[in-house]
Amino acid sequence: MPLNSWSFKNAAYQAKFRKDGIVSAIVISKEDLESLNGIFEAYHVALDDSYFRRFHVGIHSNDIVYKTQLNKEIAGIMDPYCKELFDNYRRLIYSVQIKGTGPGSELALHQDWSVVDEDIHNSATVWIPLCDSFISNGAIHAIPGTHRFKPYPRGGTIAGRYDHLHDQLLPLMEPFECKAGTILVFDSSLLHYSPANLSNDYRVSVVTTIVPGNAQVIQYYNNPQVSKTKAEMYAMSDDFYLHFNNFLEVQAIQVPFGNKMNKEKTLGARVVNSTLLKIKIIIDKYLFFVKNLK
Ligand SMILES: O=C(O)CCC(=O)C(=O)O
Repeated sequence: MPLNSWSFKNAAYQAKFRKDGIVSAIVISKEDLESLNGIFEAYHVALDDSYFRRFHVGIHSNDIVYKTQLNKEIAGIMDPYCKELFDNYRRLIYSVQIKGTGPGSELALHQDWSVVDEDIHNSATVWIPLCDSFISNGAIHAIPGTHRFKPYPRGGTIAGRYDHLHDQLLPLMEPFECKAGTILVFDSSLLHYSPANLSNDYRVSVVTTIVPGNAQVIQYYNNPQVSKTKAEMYAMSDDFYLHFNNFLEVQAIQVPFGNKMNKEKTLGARVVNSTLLKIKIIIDKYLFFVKNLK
C-alpha cells in the first residue's frame, strides 16, 4: 500500500482490499435505497431516451446546479455510511451513472483517473447500484490484484495503457454481482469494465471517490505538442468535478484548470504484450499469496 492510505475500519475488508483491490462491503438500508432512487427520479425526469441506451456519467454534465444539488442530496444519505466504513478519508463529489440497455451500454476495460499522487497516496471508487447488479445487466468485472501494479498517470488527456487489451484480458476478469444498495469499493487503479446491459431495464448507480484525509487532490494533464513522455500535475479542489465541464472535448484541447504544481510524472508506455501481462498478473497474485502466508 502507498505510504498514506485511507482504510476500512473493518480489518477483514481492509485485508481483502489489500489483496484484491475490490471489496463488496455493507448494504445500505431499504429506506435509504428508496430515497436514493427517489433522488435519481427527481433529477432525471427530463432525460431523453438516448441516455438510456448508452453509459451515461453524471459528472460529465456541464450543469453545475444539477451536479451541486445532486451531490448535496446524496451526501445526506451516503455520508453516514462512508463514516461507518472508512478511516482517514475525504470524499469527492457524489454523482450518478446510468447504464442504459443494449450494446452501446458496455463500459470497456479501463482504470479510473488518478486523483492523487499514487506514489504516496491511494484513492478508490465507491459504487452503489440502485437495483440488483448481475452479469446480464452489466455487473462490474475486475482483475483482482492489478491495483498493485506500478501506478502511472491517468486522466482525460492520457491514453489508457491497457485499454486496447480488452479482449485479451477478458478471461482474467471476475464478475462482482451485487444486491441493490451494496457498497462496492475498488481502487482507482484496478483494471475493470462492465459488459453491455442485456436486460430490459437500465441500471443506475451512485458513485463517489475517496482519498486519504490529508492528500492533495490532483489531475494530470498531457499536451502531446509539449511533451510525449511527461504529464503535468495540477492541484485541484475536492469539488473540481462540479466545475469541470469539458470532459467530452477532444482530449488534446482540454484546458487544464486548478493550480499547476512544480511536478511532472513520466507517462507509462502502452502495454503491447498481453501474454506477458497475463503471466505478470498470475505471478503477482502468487507472490502476494506466498508473502502473506503466516
Ligand atoms: O457502472 C458501471 O457499470 C461501471 C462503473 C465504472 O466502471 C466506473 O465507475 O469506473
